[in-house]
Amino acid sequence: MATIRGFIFDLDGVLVDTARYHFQAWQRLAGEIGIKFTEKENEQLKGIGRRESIEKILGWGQKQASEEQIEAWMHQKNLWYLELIETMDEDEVLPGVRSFLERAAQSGLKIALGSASRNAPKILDKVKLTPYFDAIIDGNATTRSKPDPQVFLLGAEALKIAPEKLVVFEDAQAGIEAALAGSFRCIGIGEAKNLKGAEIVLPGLQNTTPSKIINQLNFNN
Ligand code: B16
Ligand code: MG
Repeated sequence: MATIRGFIFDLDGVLVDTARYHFQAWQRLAGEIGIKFTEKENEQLKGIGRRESIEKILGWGQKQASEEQIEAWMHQKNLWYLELIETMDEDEVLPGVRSFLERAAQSGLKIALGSASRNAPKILDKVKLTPYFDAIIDGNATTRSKPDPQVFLLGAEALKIAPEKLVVFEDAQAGIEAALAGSFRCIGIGEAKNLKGAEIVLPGLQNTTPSKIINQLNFNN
């Protein structure tokens, strides 16, 4: 049984609730293009990159577009998203997150971020979580989106810890699949129906501690 030595956190939906801002920005864009976009479609965009997201939206609307037009839409969506996150502050850190990170660091666990978002460093700074991280891997460092395990494997490499000794915390099905594909241990954050394959599913990081999670993973093993 591999001893857990560190944690890799997804950002959106695990540490902060930026999903609602992504939703608003994509919905605005889809509206302009004339494509129906509801919470249901949005769920399928969680954890996946900007390009894959616009490609899915165009697919749902059965629309074709030039590369130039796709680039312009991605840029526009990001500008709206940046406007929405501009006023984010410490209060938008999800319940229990800060004390969980503090306890993890105090226990000597290594901590990395594994997010598809190219805006991740900016968001971590805004909510004042950057100092907790030993490594930050975001959408700027990857060439393949979740469910490919690349983002987490880069995190493992940066921490110099084998995947089997790292726990990934994820709120999206694509992220759980990425963690499993990379041989990481994994915890789902949210509802079990959206997190198939997660070893443990929790509603959030409130009411738990790093040692409780590690004990439970060891017990399941
Ligand atoms: P950006 P995560 C992901 O963040 C979001 O869940 C996903 O909805 C978004 O499209 C993706 O980041 C890219 O974000 O447009 O800011 O580069 O969940 O991997 O932290
Ligand atoms: Mg997420």
